[in-house]
Amino acid sequence: MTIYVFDMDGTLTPARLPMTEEFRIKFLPWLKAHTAYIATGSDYAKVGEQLPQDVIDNFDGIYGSMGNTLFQKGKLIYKKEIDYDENLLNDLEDFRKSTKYPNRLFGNYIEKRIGMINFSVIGRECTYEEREKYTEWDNKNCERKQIQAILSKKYSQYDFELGGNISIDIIPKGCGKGQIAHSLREKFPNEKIVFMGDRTFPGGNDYALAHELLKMDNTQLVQVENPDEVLQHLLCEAQ
Ligand code: M1P
Repeated sequence: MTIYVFDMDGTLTPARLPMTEEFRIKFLPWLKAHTAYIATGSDYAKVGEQLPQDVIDNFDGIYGSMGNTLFQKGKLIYKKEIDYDENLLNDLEDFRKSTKYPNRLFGNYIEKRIGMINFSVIGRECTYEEREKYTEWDNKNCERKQIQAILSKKYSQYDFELGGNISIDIIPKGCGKGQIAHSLREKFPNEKIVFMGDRTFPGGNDYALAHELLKMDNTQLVQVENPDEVLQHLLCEAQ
């Protein structure tokens, strides 16, 4: 048996958008016939916003918040909570106040998730259009990279990852996606594990999981650029 593991944003769905119906129609029959897990930085509520219920129901497990939660068939199997560091939270408030981003800011800029914090200067409540505007501005002005560098120096006990396009994932060391590799190997000591993600390279938010898996025997990494490539890979493999 092979165990498949998928990142969500940029892999099963476009970033922060629902799975397309075209994708669902082709993916669901494949999913029903295989053992598969999700490994995402997003929390379970966002998985529910982005994936249709029949797709969620047919996954064997959903690791959320970087593997700090595991849901199976809608049931919470475990969660690993953290204490949120007040000094760090104050620094995040300061970065939000002092940003040079010239456009409108939105709410939910410090999102406390189980086991991690997601910080977004523009705020997670921005529209898709505003998200694109900030992404373009940040690509030119490197605000997130600068914040990442400052905070990494000051708080060595955390990893600061630029997982998506508008935010920074802040994770206590050892509580990142890499832990999912160990959880799966414990459940499946001998099976082949195949992981598909769109950011498996150093600096990407799939890297820790890819890196831990590749240290193990009988694992395979598939770097994809988008959901279409996932389908191509799975359907070609099935032929
Ligand atoms: O799954 C990738 C990332 O997706 C979102 O990032 P952003 O909103 O910055 O594009 C976040 O959910 C982030 O935590 C996650 O790593």
